[in-house]
Amino acid sequence: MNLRPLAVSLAFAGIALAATTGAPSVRLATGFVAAVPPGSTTSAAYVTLKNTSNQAVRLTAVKTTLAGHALLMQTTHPGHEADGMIGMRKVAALVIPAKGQLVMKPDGNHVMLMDLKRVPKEGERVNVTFTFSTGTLIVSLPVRRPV
Ligand SMILES: [Cu+2]
Repeated sequence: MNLRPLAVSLAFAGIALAATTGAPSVRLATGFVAAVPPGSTTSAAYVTLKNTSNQAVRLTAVKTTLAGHALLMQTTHPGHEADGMIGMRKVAALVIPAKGQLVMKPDGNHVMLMDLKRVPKEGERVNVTFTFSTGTLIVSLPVRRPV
C-alpha cells in the first residue's frame, strides 16, 4: 500500500483552505485606535484599507476584545459643526471600491468602539478583526491620540 498520494492530496487541500479563508483581497495601509481619557467607555478606530482586486469589497463587521461592540459608522453633516448637528449613524457595511481604498478619519467613516472593557493606552497595540464580503483580516493597530 502506498500512502504517498494521500499525503500529497491532503497537503493541497490544506493550501486551498488557507487561501479561501485568508485572502480577502484587502490590505491595511494605515490605522490606529484613538487614545481616550481614563474612565471613557467609548473610543474609535480609523483605518485606511486598500482593495487589491477588480471587484468592490464590502466591510461588514469589526471585532476586538477591547470593546463589547464595534460598529461601522458614518459621520453625518461633516463641516456643519455650527449647526450643532454633527451626528453619526450606524451603517450595515462600508464599501471599498475595486482597486480603490476606504479612508476612515475622525470627521468621516469610522469604527465606533462601544462598551470598552478597558481604556486603550497610548503606545500599546490592539488586535482588530475585519470581516469583508471576501474574507477576514486581522490587524494590530497602535493606540494614539487622534490628530
Ligand atoms: Cu461613531
